[in-house]
Amino acid sequence: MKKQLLLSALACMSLAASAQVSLVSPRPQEVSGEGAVTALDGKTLTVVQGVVGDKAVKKYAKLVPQQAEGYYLSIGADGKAVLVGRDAQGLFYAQQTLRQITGKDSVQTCTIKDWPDVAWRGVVEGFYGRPWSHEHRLRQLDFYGRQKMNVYIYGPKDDPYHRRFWRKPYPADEAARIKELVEKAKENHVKFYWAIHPGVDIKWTTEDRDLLVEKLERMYDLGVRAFAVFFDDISGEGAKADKQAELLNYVDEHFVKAKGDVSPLVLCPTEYNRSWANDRGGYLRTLGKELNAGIEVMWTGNSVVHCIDKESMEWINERIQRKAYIWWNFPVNDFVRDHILLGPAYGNGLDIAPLVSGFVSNPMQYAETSKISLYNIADYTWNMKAYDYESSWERSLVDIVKNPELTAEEDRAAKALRTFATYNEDLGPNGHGFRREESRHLAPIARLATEGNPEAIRQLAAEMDHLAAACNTLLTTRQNPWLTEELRPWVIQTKYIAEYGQRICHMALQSTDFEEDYYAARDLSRIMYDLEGQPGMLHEYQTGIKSATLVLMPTLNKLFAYTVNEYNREQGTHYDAVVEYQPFSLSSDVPQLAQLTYSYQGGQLKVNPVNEVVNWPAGKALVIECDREVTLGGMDFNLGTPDVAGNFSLVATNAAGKQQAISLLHYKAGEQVIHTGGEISGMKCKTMTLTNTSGKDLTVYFRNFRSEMK
Ligand code: LOG
Repeated sequence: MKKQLLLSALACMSLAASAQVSLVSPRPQEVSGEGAVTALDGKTLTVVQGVVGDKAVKKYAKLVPQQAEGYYLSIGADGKAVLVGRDAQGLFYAQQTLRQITGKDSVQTCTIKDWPDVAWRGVVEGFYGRPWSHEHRLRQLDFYGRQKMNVYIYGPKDDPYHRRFWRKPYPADEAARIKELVEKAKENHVKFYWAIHPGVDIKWTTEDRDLLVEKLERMYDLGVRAFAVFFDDISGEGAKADKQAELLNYVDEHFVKAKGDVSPLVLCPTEYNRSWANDRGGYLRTLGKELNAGIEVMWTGNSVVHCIDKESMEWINERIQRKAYIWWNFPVNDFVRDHILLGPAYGNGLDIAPLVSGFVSNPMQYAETSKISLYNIADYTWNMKAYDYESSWERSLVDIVKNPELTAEEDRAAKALRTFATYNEDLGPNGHGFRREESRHLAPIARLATEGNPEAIRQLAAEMDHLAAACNTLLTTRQNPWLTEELRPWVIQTKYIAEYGQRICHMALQSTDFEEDYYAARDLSRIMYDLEGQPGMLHEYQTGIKSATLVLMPTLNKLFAYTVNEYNREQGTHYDAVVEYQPFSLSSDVPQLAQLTYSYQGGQLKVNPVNEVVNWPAGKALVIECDREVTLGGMDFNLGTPDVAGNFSLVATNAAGKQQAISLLHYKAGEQVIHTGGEISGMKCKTMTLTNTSGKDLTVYFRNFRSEMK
């Protein structure tokens, strides 16, 4: 397999003008003999390449790392590059590295020996919400190839043929697209796993078992050669370990092994994290004992959303008698849909490589934006010990805006993205208790500014100018239109926040026209609030657009209150200093519902979803309380369980304490959505209480919840 390639051919694939070894991502395991970056002066680079066993590269065979997917790469001062893979995958990765160290017309001499720490590295498209588009998936697969990730597990919860209609084959057009994805994955040396999610209504019968295998056969016909079976977020019959193991073993023996060209099966169990593992019930140990060797078992860590460490890996591995395959729930935002997550991927142990069989990330429904974190995770899983999340994050921001046709803008767009990203890192309060740092650069000035320190306020003002300019750049840049489109609602929101900050700092620094700044700030906060409810900005179940929630917004609101109070004191005026208005409070004695967040727009209250199974004990309630009496309109919510309305009561209490029952109905039998009866319309209410009155502990979901209340 000897090939002579011209550098010009590589150069057009090359993205950076000044590529060099120190910028290669993921970081190679061993680099030596780095020379200076030298100009090629129009000369061409000769490339000799092959895999171990090829005659053309025989003399280098001993230099190639033993590990699967490993490679040896050397670039000599004589303009000769040697690329040898342990296998075809390794050679492909050597080519990716060469692309990164070969600039437009420069090259750096070096020798690299490289291999991955984790065998399966990549992505599980496993979130709730709008599945990725076909075009996005094609782009993702190219990206995985470039970043040396080798697995993509297809399992979007809201693809009906993955979950709800798992027994049915895909319609022809969708089938054709999956076929195309399989081919794209192959080009990029990515294993395309197709996942089926039968647990919602599977019967442990021969008929259902055969239907499942039949569906896999159809997917095999489309070229799929790797399969996963998911049993997450279900309860009841489908959740039995022995039955799940029996099914998986059957598929393993009669389908996977019978075909001979299918990758090891992957199972996502029902007890997929430690906080749900009922050791006495023995679910995990049953899987460990019963499942055929070679079947992989997924795991999200100590809870649904959690970083992974060595101790927790030892805990699970001992139970399932194999190395767990990590499903990391980051940067997924389907439980905090008002936030978009652009911060670095940090917090996982750098010593867990020997304990995991795979490590995949569950991303956001915003595919392009997710590449920031995915880039980090590619780095982390390839070479853990060398993983430095801060530098990986810096590189990821540049990588995502790279556009070879528009290099002049590249730097400005990357800087703007970086500025914007530092305000969109944390998830806000959420039921999983998973939080991230945000705006660390503001920490030194935030507290001083809210105490009225003029120097700190001047710095904050400069930062607001900087942020507003960054938002404008992001709204106009042509660097990466895919990214811009996803970020747009948040960028617009953040731009208003920056303007709000500019006005507040202006006021705090003794502006000439206090009143103008005061009202401008109030108007802006009103605009930000309204923006969240604008049609077109949000999709159906989205609960809002929030940015800068951890540090900047609280800082600005505090500074506003401080400044207005000071002014009132000095001038004897009575300007209202309150800006944040949260008219509702949600509370519950059901632990999983205790931390729900909401948005209130245009008279509609929407509550953020809970994706997993909710254990709602008998007699326990969700209480929504308003700070005033509101007039009710219709209401609908989805507890993810058919015909469940009769198990709940809904009571509205008005300001005088009078209680009125509201009927709960389904449109038709078998329906999950619950809606209220006509009597609700116009009813006055201060508190609404939804109680499990069935007398039994119920397992339900909390998929979405909206209520008209004005
Ligand atoms: C789901 C997943 C969802 C994620 C975050 C697993 C194994 N399953 O709570 O589809 O995207 O958490 O909300 C899950 O994580 N359920």
